Amino acid sequence: LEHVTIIGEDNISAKNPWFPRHASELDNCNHLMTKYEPDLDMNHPGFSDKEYRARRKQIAEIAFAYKFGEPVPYIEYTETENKTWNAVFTMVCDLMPKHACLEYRKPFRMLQEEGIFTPAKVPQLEDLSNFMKKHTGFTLRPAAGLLTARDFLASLAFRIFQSTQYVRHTKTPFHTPEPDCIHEILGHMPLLADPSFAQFSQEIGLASLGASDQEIEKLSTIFWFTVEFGLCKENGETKAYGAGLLSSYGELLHALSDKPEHRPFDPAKTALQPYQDQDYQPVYYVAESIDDMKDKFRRWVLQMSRPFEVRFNPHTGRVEVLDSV
Ligand code: TIH
Ligand code: FE2
Repeated sequence: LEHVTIIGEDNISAKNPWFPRHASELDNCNHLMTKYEPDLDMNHPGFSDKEYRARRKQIAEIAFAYKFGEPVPYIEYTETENKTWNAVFTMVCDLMPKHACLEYRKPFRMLQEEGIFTPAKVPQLEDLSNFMKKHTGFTLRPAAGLLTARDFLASLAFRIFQSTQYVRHTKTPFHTPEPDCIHEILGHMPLLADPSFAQFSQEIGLASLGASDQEIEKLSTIFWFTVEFGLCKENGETKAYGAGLLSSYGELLHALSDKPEHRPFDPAKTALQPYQDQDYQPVYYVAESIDDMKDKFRRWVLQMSRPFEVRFNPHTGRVEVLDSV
């Protein structure tokens, strides 16, 4: 990178596609996938529950109205929602000491000590955002539902995590096919407060900016088998670091049993593994450690074909695009 020019934003082309250059532009990066809307999906546990659907709509509207820089709006969770949280939280507290990796257990304890994680109430996203900000600079913005992979990954480039704020239906506390705030809070947030994991999360986000559709597919597959459903070794034992495992005690026990297949994490292969989000995974990828997973990912990313490089400037909060050809 001896002679690089920074490509400006006024010159959008195939070589220079549009993507957010600053976190404020994430206000345009919240396109939703519609497959799990309780209004549209007959199999959704909330499909025939009018009250649940109205609640979902109310919370979605808060996300649609949200603008960069605002605090995440406070939600007064109902008794039912707090009970659902309590059921999942209690299970996670039981299983986490034995089955979660250290990078999860440590921030989890701190969240308990700070009174953000309590059995009684769904934590507020704003409190979690402030907690993560202190440790890794990650912050949250509310999302109305499952986002497209491109929009979701783009936000990670700015150390911003787009988080749902509604709670899963009370009929299915231990596994849901769509993300909800219990999944985000218990699955993702402890790890986003770990410096090494936060760095990896930002790097996968940076790799996605301006990537082709095929590359986005590969990156989101890697995301799926690491951030969502990853396993790793720790002192000779297999532990979970994937958020989809840590928020679903049903799947956590399945993943660590001898029923599914365990394969070593290898980004070139993992990126091509088909996956589904309807049910438990049949295959999990096991990393030697989170740091080793991050190193392998870094090496793999170098073969991506973008005709430019990106780097995040922490002083300005902007992504700079470098002409690397
Ligand atoms: N299955 C997870 C849970 O029940 O908590 C939620 C999701 C993880 C990944 C996609 S949806
Ligand atoms: Fe997730």
